[in-house]
Amino acid sequence: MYKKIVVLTGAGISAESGLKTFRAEDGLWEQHNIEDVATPEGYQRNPDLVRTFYNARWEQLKSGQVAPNAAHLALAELEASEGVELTLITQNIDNLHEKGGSRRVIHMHGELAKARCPRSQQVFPMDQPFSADNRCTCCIPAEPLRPHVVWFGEMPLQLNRIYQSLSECDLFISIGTSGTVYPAAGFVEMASHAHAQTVEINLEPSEVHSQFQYHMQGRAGEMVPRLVA
Ligand code: BJW
Repeated sequence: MYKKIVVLTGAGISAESGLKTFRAEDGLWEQHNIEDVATPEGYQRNPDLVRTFYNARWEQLKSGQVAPNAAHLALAELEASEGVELTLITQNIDNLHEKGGSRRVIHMHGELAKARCPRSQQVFPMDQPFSADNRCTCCIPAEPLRPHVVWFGEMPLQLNRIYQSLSECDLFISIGTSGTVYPAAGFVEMASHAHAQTVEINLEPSEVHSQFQYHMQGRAGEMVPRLVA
């Protein structure tokens, strides 16, 4: 029986809910240049393009047509299990874990439904599309808000909490992530150092697949409920 479990999720867990992953053939990076929409420099160069990119994803999430799938629901059940301390870390900026019933989610790459003041770093809920008119209420003069997401070259969120949980866990499960983006891709190594058992659930072997002890190849919606049952 495992007591301290860390789960890392990536875009693949939301694929069966209808959200695109990044690196698939029909994924988000097929239609967009990473440097243009996922770097601070890209945002400085062309904020309208970046806003359009996030607004399209925000509208899809708000449309009511996107619902948590069996993998999200199974992780919420795991969190509620007696005797289990679950740390759920997601790289996803969608809110499907919360919608599926998870109560404590670490969004290490930010959240689509929030905006941030670039001066004070204060975070604001975002219930309308991003535009140049969205301004903070924390600064004088009010600053234009930016998406509350983590782009390449920026520091992911809540890393101290994440590293602490990895150093103490006895089971580490990675679900639906390609293992191409750091520091998340390095979490399996940290969990291994803590002598945790490590499991990868993915449609295909990830870039860091050889570092895992166990592999469950297939759809998250099928594999995650099977693992946590
Ligand atoms: C299914 C499925 C189904 C499909 N069932 N599976 C050289 C070496 C090491 C690091 C670096 C380096 N050069 C630069 C760096 C650092 C850089 C980095 O990693 N670059 C790499 C490209 C090499 N990292 C950063 O800059 C990060 N910050 C940083 O490092 O700060 C400094 C620091 C120093 C010391 C300690 C700590 C930090 C920031 C990274 C920010 C990433 N941001 C994005 C955008 C977020 C906002 C948004 O959503 O738009 O995050 S990029 C994008 O990639 C997004 C994702 O969260 C992230 C990971 O993608 P993910 O989730 O893995 O998706 P995919 O599409 O790649 O994979 C999906 C997987 O699912 C596939 O494998 C499918 O097979 C599978 N799948 N359907 C199960 N049904």
